[in-house]
Amino acid sequence: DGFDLLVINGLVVTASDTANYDIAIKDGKIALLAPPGVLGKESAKRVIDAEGGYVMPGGVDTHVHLEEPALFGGKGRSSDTFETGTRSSVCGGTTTIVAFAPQAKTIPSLLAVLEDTHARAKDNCYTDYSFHMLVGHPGEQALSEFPRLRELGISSLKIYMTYEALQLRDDQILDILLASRREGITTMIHAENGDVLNWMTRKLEERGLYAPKYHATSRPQIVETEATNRAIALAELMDAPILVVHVSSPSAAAHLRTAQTRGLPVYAETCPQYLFLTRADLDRPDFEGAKCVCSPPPRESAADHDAIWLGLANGTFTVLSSDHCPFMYEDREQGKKSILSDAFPEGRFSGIPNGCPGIETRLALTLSANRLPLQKFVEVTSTNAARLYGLYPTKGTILPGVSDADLTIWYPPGRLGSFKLTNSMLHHNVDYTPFEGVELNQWPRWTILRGQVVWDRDGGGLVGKKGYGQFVRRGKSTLPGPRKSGDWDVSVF
Ligand code: DUC
Ligand code: ZN
Ligand code: ZN
Ligand code: ZN
Repeated sequence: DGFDLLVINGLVVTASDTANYDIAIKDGKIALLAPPGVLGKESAKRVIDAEGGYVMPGGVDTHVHLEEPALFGGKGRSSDTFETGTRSSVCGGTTTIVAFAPQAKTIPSLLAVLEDTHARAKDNCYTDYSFHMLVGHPGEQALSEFPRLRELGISSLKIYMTYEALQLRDDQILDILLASRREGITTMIHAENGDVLNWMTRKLEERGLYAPKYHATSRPQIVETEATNRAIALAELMDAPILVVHVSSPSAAAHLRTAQTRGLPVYAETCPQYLFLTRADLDRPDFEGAKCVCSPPPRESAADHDAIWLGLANGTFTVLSSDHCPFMYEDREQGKKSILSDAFPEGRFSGIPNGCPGIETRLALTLSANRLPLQKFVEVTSTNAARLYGLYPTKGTILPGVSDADLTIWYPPGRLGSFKLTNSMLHHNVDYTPFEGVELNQWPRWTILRGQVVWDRDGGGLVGKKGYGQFVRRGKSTLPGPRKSGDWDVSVF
């Protein structure tokens, strides 16, 4: 019997190839790829004509915060739920997300946290999804649960070198790296030196410097670079694979590159904020700079952006994620405006929750900038994320008989002309985008998840259903792991 869907006349782009193929989909899977015209239109229930537009594996965004309590300074709670965040995601071409399951310092069990997070996501998602454990309390109980986490399909965790609610000491980081290595878990590290940036913040406040732009002053590149270097050293000591998240600094990138050249399983992530925003955006008038407060902060200049783009092109950065970490700007109780007061008429940067929304804009911003080869774009926004976090090749590619039929189909180049991004185009539960006004020339025309059209920009917009998204059990990373060699033997532990 026939196919469920044909996608014809597309320029199919994967991390490894670019060619004209028609794609046949059946039962939610990629069934086959054929030269244009070979598969008759009558062989399928539905036909989508891509008219020469790019057809890519669905976006995979492996750094997303949804429904989290206040952890990142200030009082802000994530304003996006699993429902609104994943809704926004499919409208921007991303079909799989990995969000965080956050363990506060007061909770001993990771399994309990995982169960709670499952309950929040279940029946609420428009995308397929998984979780990284966010480990705030690596005590005996949490460490003993790692094997069970792997059985439950969780193969990654994130830890922090800053934030009062989350910061770990180096010995705690070693505990995590050792246990992760044993179980085939990848450790994501937020690399900023919390003690140093707290000291800087105190000194700035003593001088009455409270405006949003001083957020960047409080954490210069060296704060990130020192922590990155320390993270690499600790990972080398334990021979454990790490991914340094949201890298913003060219100097941190250089340390990561050196580690990679030495053959260490050290991976790196960057985000659109470090390609499109600068420190000047923190100085927007009327406290609007608060919209761009994230950590690490946007850096100084176009030269910094150039270095990050280069790191994407040359492989220093394995993935380009959104770090979607949404907070309302106008919110009396918990938002950024709430910290404006008579005492702090310019606001107070240390009270602004750190993070920007970006789950829906990641792909269009990056593709429209036209600074990466197409295959590299697919690699860093989909394929490598799937590989690093154990989703490949179900996700992240278009392998007949194997991959889920998750596709992002773009407009034919030039079709949309040039237009400005505005928050009114977006589907998140956030009252701004830090990228307001950026010129775009692309947007996903169709997003397909397991064979179902979930976003049809010219035919109904969001057409996916809440709850169609499923939890995906993940395996081990398929990128190189521990070297099992080196100048000392970690197996003595
Ligand atoms: N780190 C994140 O990963 N997200 C938002 C805030 C932060 O510091
Ligand atoms: Zn305890
Ligand atoms: Zn972080
Ligand atoms: Zn984050």
